[in-house]
Amino acid sequence: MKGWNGRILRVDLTKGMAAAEEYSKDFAKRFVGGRGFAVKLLWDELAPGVDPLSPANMLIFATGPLTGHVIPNSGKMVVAAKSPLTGGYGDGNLGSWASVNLRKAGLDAIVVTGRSEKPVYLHVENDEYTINDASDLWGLDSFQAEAKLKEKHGRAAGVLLIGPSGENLCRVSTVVSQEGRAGGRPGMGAVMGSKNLKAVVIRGTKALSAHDIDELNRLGKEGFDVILEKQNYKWWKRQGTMAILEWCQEAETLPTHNFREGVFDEADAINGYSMENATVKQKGCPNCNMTCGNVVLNVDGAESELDYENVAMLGSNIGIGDLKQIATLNRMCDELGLDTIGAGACIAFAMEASEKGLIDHKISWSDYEGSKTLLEDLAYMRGLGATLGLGTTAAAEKIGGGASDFTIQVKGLECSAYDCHLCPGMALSFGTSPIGAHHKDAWVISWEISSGTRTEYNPEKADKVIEFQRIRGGMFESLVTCRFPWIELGFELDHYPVYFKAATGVETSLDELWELGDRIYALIRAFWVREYGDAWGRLMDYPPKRWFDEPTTQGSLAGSSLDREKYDGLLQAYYDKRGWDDRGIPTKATMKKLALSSEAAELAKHVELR
Ligand code: PTT
Ligand code: SF4
Repeated sequence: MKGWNGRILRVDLTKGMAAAEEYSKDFAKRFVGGRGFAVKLLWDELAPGVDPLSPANMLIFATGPLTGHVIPNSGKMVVAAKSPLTGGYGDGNLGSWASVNLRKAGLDAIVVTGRSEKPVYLHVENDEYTINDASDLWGLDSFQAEAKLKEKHGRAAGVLLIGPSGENLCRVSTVVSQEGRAGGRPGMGAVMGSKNLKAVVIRGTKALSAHDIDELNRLGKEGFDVILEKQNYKWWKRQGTMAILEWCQEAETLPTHNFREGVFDEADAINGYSMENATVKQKGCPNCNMTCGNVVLNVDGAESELDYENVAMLGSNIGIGDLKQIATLNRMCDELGLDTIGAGACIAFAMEASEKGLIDHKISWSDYEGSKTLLEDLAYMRGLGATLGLGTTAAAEKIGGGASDFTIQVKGLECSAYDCHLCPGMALSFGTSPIGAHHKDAWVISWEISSGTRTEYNPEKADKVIEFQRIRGGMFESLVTCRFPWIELGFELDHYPVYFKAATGVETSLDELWELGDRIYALIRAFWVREYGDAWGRLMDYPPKRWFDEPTTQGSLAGSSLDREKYDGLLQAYYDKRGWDDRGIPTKATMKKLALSSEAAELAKHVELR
């Protein structure tokens, strides 16, 4: 099995055991890596109905056959588990030296189960696996803890860890790395905390195996050169993802005041141009010459790595128009291990609940000091933070008084930063994303707006969502590499089957990679349906109520809202194209076509398959 290491490290924290085990060729062939591995492992081994914060849940770190090789942007990994925020499949993708080290330690994935009695960290040093005491790290923020671990294990080690928010089981916690990389929005940090696992430290020094390593290295070098030549490269290096902010303001999709509006009066002060003037350095993931982490100084003069999502959710969406203040909130999230999107959504929700008199806690729009306090409270699950830290959906249920009407989420995961009052295609993308409302799988909004069809609900939008889900959610999440070379610079997709062949020796085509994406999507959907049983229904694939019922009031598009009936038609078109029935469940025939017959038989035990 050249290209794959063929080994998964199994860690049982209850028993204090860690051992590598081999996996089959069939597993590699059918599920390739990353998200494909994660969902198959969760499907096969996690009993339905398990409490996501119980020892039985599986925390999975998974790379793919391209991860770690010296080819464009290959320093990524998937972190996955059953989500404590949504109750369904959850994952995220982060860049870290841990990805490269994991592969060089001769592993492709780590699966952690159980719960240690006291705080520990896992240390992987090539073929040696130890579970070490982490009492002195517990309670430290992620920057402090990572520094201590690197002091002990060397700067070359890769570290994945949680901050206090993961320790306190706050559901909007991620896994973090390298002071600014974060992954696993659907509460993967809380799953790690529930296991009393503060960190995973990985050092691998072996040579990576490949079918033809010389050819792969040659192709990789060529690929890095192609990237440097791309027309958009210089612009990308100036603003990275922050250029989206000025574009969103222009297109009136910049989430403002808890997604009531799509325009923000102070957008100019927090956009990519303002950031350019303030940037002090750039950082990024391993094996990347696009380094998109733009670092600015916050109110206290400390470094903070900005991305569009962070700035929109901790800026316009809560009414803050000061880049330094946003940088402070952003750095706090990184230190505490909070997801910036989820945390921004929780603050916005609290501001609106306070405005409506539904909670005693006083916090108004653009309240910077109040936002800082609330972030701390979220991470430590105290005061209002103890309620908000369950996620806005559960918090709204507790608060009552119609608070559910202004949760901006799908399936319990808070929406990333695109207001869709007038973007039905992007709303469908949020609705059908496999982890809840995340833009990562199908960022169709720029296509939808530039094609001049934003008022339309035509079935081509369902095609576009599926096309992007195959590429982004299937191929990139399984190979596993960063998708930015393709989506941001137009680095050609044809490179990937060629890399795959050189890495594994397996001939594949883009069409076959799309089929892989469809298989992964069907199995993730099966996972959700098995968990939800009779409670599952097509309403689970609906975007937030606000976008239907409360039109925008500002900007040139004031009065915009989604149409429920037309959205439902678009959703049906999506189901038809995917071969899913009108409940959004893959049919028997679809499962068979995707080589998922045994999985279909298991699903049929829980729900009628048509
Ligand atoms: C991702 C989500 C995003 S999406 C952002 S900004 W983005 C937020 N970043 C956070 C952060 O930072 N700190 C923090 N405490 N919380 C954060 N939450 C938010 O998390 C990220 C880049 C980005 S920046 C994006 S789009 C791309 N995502 C990729 C992906 O999903 N797959 C893939 N194959 N390649 C990708 N490349 C890009 O990676 P989640 P990172 Mg992230 C400060 O994890 O859970 O998917 O949520 O990993 O290493 O930070 O790189 O405008
Ligand atoms: Fe990481 Fe950004 Fe490079 Fe992608 S483009 S690999 S997210 S630094």
